[in-house]
Amino acid sequence: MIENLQKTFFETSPADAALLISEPQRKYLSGFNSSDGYLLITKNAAYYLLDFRYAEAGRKAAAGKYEVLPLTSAKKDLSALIKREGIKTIALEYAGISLKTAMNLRDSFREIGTETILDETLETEVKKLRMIKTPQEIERIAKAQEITDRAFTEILNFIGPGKTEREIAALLEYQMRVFGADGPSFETIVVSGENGSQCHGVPTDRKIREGDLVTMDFGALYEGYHADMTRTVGIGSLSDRRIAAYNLVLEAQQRAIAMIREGENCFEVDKAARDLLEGVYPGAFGHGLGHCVGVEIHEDPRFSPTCHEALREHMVITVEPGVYLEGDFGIRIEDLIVVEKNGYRDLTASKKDLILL
Ligand SMILES: [Mn+2]
Repeated sequence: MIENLQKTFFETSPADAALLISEPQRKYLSGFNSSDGYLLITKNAAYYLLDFRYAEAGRKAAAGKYEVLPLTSAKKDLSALIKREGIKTIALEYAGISLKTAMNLRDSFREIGTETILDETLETEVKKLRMIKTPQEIERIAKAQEITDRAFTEILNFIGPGKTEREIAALLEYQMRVFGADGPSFETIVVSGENGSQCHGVPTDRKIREGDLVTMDFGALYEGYHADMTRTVGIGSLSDRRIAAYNLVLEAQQRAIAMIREGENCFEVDKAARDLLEGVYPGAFGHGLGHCVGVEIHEDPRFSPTCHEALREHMVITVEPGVYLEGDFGIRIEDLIVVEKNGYRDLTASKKDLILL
């Protein structure tokens, strides 16, 4: 990924070097994750400044992609490197860092006669690369999703009347770990009954009851890559109204997924699902239809009423329509999809016909 940035960024930028600081950008470009660090990339070299906690692991993961340098004081170490490399102009990533960090670095670079470019160009260039996943990235996301699907299969044996949302969430996360996840992709959502209308609700001590719908939104993190899925299951026998709502959400999802292929507009895919749901439950689907995933759980482009980007081969994006009726119930179904030239590949294996437990 470092090579790709070297090819694209320096073609148009007046900078001699690019400095990446935020975790996802460093993780994406270097393939190595650390809570702290500075990745400095020039036209033909890359240096990863890592402190004692990460230096050993960083060297092991380098595989010739970058050289690890010790980090004790960001200001001093970066300035020394910039001087040594004769860097006159440096582009600084700034969306994911604090204003204080940006200003301090700019001031210290100025002291050694190096100019700092603080604009969106570097950010945009990395994000552009991140949109299209490499075969290796897709493999990792697929593996993350496989772990997630396995945890879902297991949890079906556990869910039932009397179990709490909190217990279900804890067990899902435990199972993902056991099946090979490095952790959960995000805070696991388990909402049941009337809590289900809170699409990003936090699991509570509410006990599952007969007639409930239970929505679980969760994913495994695997080698730095995220999975994301949602399933809603029913407990015992459900009212006809809830069954009809479930089937409508499923139809909306299937309609949207069927449209996915390179060149299709994100807005149109969102609209296909949204129109169907709005027709029956006006105002009950209040979020975007989907988002890309990668080293971050929410990446661009999105399936939303405001995103007019065209899909491109090897984007990986969720499709997650829902219906949320306050004080009543909620339903969401989410799959993780790889965009292909003439269609798509659904990475989510778990079935979607209504499951009654
Ligand atoms: Mn999602």
